[in-house]
Parts: sequence; structure tokens; C-alpha cells
Amino acid sequence: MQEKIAHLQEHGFVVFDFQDTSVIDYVRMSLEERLAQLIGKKIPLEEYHLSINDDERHSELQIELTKFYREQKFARKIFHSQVNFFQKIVGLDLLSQANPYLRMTRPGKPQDNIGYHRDTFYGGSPYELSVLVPFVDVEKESSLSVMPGSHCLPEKLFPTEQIQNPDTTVTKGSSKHQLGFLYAPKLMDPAIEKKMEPIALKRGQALMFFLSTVHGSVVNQGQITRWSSDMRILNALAGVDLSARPDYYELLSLSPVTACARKYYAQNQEEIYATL
Ligand SMILES: O=C(O)CCC(=O)C(=O)O
Ligand SMILES: [Fe+2]
Repeated sequence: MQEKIAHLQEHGFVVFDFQDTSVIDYVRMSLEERLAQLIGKKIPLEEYHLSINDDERHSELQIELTKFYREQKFARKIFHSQVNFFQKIVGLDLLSQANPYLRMTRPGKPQDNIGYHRDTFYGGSPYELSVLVPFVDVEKESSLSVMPGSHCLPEKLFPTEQIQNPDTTVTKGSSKHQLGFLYAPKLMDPAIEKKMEPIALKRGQALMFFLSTVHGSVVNQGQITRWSSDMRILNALAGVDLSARPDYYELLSLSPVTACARKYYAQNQEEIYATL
């Protein structure tokens, strides 16, 4: 455990194993079954791109499967299965993203990716972490990359150019925006490519990184569709201003003292501490 924490602190990311992979296996199986209902045949998630080439059909399926993933509260189940691990790193009082993303990234399709970025470009804070959980084995060619050691670097080292997404279906509040695509992406200098490190992951593992760590993918150069969820986690007492995104997080866990303090406030009909 200490090793994992030291790695995260030094490099801004860490790969870890789920002790109990049954939830991940269950989510994978459920996604495969839902996909089969939608397309009328059962296929392994890895081979999705062999059946779905058309971008419009792909977006429709991603919208439906994301809806399913969120309704079933799969991300919460995944976080709960190892909550003690996250508590050791982030703290006992935890918020988790209410509507996490489900990514389906086909080989050779740059339009399925959001490129390299720091989520601090888009209002994320360095207190927040992304936990990327794959539902397939992901080799380096198909994986997300990170820039090791970038998490504490100043923003001025990473100038960006803001553009309109060439995909005109991605507008503010559109379905694709809600899937995690950016309507006004901020492009980083392509020269950072040489500092990016692809992170291979097996199913049952996850990649955790700070929102201030440079990360992302430009194109899946492998042979399989990458299916993953990136789910954010934040210490509820970190003091991050969430007023612009009041529904972004939900409560995952409370420390014994915070739980009692909340009860006290409820008894006294006072406002519950703002961030909870
Ligand atoms: O999985 C991806 O393609 C992007 C993930 C990401 O940008 C994040 O977790 O913040
Ligand atoms: Fe991101």
C-alpha cells in the first residue's frame, strides 16, 4: 500500500489491482448482455468495432450503454468494493462522481478520443482523482497515456489552443457532451507526445491519477475496442467549490465523526455542512 501511495505522489498516477474482481466481471457481463439486446447479437466487447463502424450508430449505442451504466450504479458498486483502499489515499469522507463516463474507443478512430489534457483546464481541481477501470485487457497500443510527474507542474508550462470540436454534434449540453466529449477542446502542443507513457492494464486493474496529471489518448492503435469507465473521487472535506456543478458528486462514505456531526446538524435543523 505504501508503495502505491508513494508512486501516486511521485508520478501523479498509479496502477492498482482490485482485490475482488467479481464486480468488474459482473459489469463487463452486464454490458455485453445490454449490447446484445441493442444490436441483436452477442459479441465480446473487444470485438465491438468489427460490428459497429458507423459513427452515428456508435454514438447511439454509447448513449444507451452509458444510460444503462449510470442507472445500474455500476461505478458506485466498483468504488464500494474497495472503499477502504480509496479511503487510505483520499480520506474517510468521500464523494464519487454521480454520472461517470463509459468510454468505447475503437481502433483507428481518433474521433472516439478526447486527446491529451489536464482536467484542470476544464474546471477540475487537483484534489480530484480519476479512476480509470477497463472492462477488457488493454495493451499499450490501445491504452490511455499519462505524463509521469506532470501533476504538480504549473499550468503555464502547458499552453493550449482552444478550438471548436470539429464534430459538430458535440455542443454544450448535447448527448455527446454528456458522454464526456469536449465541445471546446483545448489542444496541447503535439511535442508532449514524447513525454507520454502508455499504461497497459488488465481487467481487474485500474489506473488512478490526479485531474492535474496530463493524460489522454489520441487514437487506439491496437486491435481491440477499449471499454473503460473513468470515475472521479474527491475528499468531501477538501473545500473544493462545487457550486457550479452541484449534482456532479454523490456521497460515497463518511468518517464516524462526520456521520455523527451530520446527525447533530439534522437534529438541530441546521444546514448540513455545505460540501456534504
Ligand atoms: O478514457 C479516456 O479516453 C479519457 C479519460 C479521461 O480523460 C479522464 O479520466 O479524465
Ligand atoms: Fe481527463
